[in-house]
Amino acid sequence: MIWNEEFECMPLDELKKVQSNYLEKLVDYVYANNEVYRARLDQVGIKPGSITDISQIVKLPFTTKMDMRDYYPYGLFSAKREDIREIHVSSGTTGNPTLVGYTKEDIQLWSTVMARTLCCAGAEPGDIIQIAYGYGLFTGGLGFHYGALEAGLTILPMSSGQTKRQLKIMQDFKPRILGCTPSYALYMADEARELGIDPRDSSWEIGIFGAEPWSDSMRNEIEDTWDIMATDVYGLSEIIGPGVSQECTYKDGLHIFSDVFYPEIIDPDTGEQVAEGEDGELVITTLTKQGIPLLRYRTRDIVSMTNEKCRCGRTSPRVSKIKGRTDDMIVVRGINVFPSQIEHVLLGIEGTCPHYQIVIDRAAHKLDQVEIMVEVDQQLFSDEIKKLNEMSARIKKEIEGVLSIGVKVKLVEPKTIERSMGKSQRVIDKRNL
Ligand code: DLL
Repeated sequence: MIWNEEFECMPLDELKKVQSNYLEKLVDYVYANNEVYRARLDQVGIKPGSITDISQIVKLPFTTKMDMRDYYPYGLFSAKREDIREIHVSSGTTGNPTLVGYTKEDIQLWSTVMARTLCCAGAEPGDIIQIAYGYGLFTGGLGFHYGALEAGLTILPMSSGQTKRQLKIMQDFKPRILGCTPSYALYMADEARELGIDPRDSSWEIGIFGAEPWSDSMRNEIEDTWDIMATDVYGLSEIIGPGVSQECTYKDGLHIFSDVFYPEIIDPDTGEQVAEGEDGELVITTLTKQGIPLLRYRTRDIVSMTNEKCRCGRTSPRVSKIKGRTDDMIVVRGINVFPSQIEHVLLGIEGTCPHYQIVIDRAAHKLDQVEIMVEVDQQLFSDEIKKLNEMSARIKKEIEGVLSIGVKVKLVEPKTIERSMGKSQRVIDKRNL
C-alpha cells in the first residue's frame, strides 16, 4: 500500500488530535534544539508544554524566506549538522540561496509523502515512471526518485534536458508516467513533432507536473497534445520539496498531506487566518521534520483551501492551484498583475501558443511599459498582415480588459521565446526597483 488511507481519509476532528500531538512535540523539539526559535518563542512567552492544541498555532511566530537567508547556511537547523544526510537548495535569483537539510528520517518522510503523491495521481506499483525533473541540488528529481522507489515503481532517472533522448526512451521503454515541469512537457511536444513523432501516440498516460505556475487552460493544452491525464503537484524545498500536495484523478484541488504539513491560509498583510474558501497566502508548519523543521513558514504562494471531503474519499484539505505569489505579483502603475492572468487570456485565443514573456520597462520619468511577447502559429505569419494585426489587437484588448492597464503586444514566430527544461521565466522586469 503506497498511500496512507488512515490519515488521508481520517475524520477532521481525529486528524486535529494527531496534528495537536505532533505540534506539541515540535515546539518542544525546536525550543530544545534551535537557538533562533528558542529566542523567538521566549519573546512570545511560549515554553515547552505551552502548546497542546493545533488551534493554538496562531500564537507561534511566522518563519519567512528572509529568515532562511539571514541564518544561512545552518542557523535554522534543529538537528546537528553531522546528522544531516542530504542537502538541497531552492532556486533563487537574488542573495543567498535557500539551503535545506534532511536527516535520514526526513528522507524517509519525503519518500513516504512522495509515494502518497504518486498514488494520489493514479500510479500503481510496477508502473514505469520517467523522471524528467532536474536531479541534483534542486529537489524535483530526487524527490520523485525517493517516492517512486518507496511506491514500488520502475524508475527511469532521466533528469531534465536531452529531449531527443527522453523521447527515444519513452518510445522504447513505454513508461506510463511522466514527471516534469508543465513547460517542459510542451517543449517536448514541439521537439516530438519535429522528429515526426505524433505526441498523441506516446506511452505516457499520467503526467505529474509542477514546480512552476500553470493554468487550467495550459492543462487542457497538455492533455490534448499528449493524450495524457495532467495532474498538478506542488511543493517547495523549505517544506520538503515536491510532496506537499497533489491532485487526485478528479483534479479538483490538491490534497495536502496535512497530517505532516499543517496548512493555514492567511491574509498576507495582517497575518490573520482567512475564512475557508477565501484566497490568501499558504503558510505551512512541518509537523514531524527533524533537520530543519519550520514553524508557520510563509510560502508566498496564493491559494484558497477547502475542508470538504473529495469524491475520491480523501478528507485531507484541498488547496487550489497556485493563483499567484505575493512576491511574483508585478505591480505596474500601482496595479497588481499576475502572469497567470495573462496566460489565461492567451490560452483562450485560438492561434496563440502557450509561450509568452512579459517584459516590463520604465524609461526615465515615464510610466512603466508592459510588453507581452506572444508566439502565434506559423500559419499566421504566412497570411496577410491584416490577420496578424487583428490578432494583436484582439490580444491587447482582452488583456487590457482583464488587467485594466495598457499593454503593448508583440506577436512572434514559434520558437522565438527561449524555452526552459526546468522552470520557465515568464517575467522580465527591466525596471531598477
Ligand atoms: O519547485 C519543488 C517541486 C519540484 C515541486 C517538482 C513540484 C515538482 P522550489 O524550487 O523550492 O521547489 O520552488 C518552490 O515553486 O513556492 C511555488 O511558488 C512554485 N511551485 C511549485 N510547485 C508549483 C505548482 C520546487 N504546482 C516554489 N504550481 C513554490 C505553481 C509551483 N507553482
